[in-house]
Amino acid sequence: MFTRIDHIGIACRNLDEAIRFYRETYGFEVTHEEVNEEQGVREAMLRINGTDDGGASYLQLLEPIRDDSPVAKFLERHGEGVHHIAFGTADVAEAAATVRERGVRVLYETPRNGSMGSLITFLHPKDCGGVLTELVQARTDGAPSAE
Ligand code: CMX
Ligand code: CO
Repeated sequence: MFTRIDHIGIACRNLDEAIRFYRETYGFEVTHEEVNEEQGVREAMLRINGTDDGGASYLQLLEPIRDDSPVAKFLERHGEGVHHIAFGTADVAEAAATVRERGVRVLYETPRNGSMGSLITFLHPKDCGGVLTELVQARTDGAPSAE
């Protein structure tokens, strides 16, 4: 069902400072930056390695753009740090349906738009041992977006 770690999402208060830390400390470079209004974040993807399903694994640095967004709420309660993990799959709707059948709450009825044209959904952290878990179907040419 899942074929890679797609990314690890890290909540930060200042995206530019976080990018600088990862660049100056580890030499990681930003592959992609975008604002996702629906998710309430400004984000940077740092590609770490390719994966044997033809995809890749990233760090996703997340700065909130609204006080009522999930990342803003997380920063207020927990401070900066790891916010979620994300598994890659060839079919996010199918993977979500399978996980839902196994008793885990899936947060979206239908997948939404994620980084770099991907389709995403989330699993409730309370059903996953305290780990907010995202499912990601990476964009391939011609892939439909959720809108
Ligand atoms: N990891 C683990 N636990 C988390 C969590 C996280 N990231 N965020 C919240 N929780 C826990 C809280 O600690 C809290 O637990 P307690 O009641 O035991 O204290 C509980 O969940 C409820 O917390 P809350 O602050 O009231 O948060 P909400 O219920 O309002 O929202 C959630 C939680 C998961 C539904 C919400 O964060 C959500 O919809 N997340 C999915 C979307 C998202 O995170 N988008 C940003 C990333 C975008 C991207 O990756 O592209
Ligand atoms: Co993510």
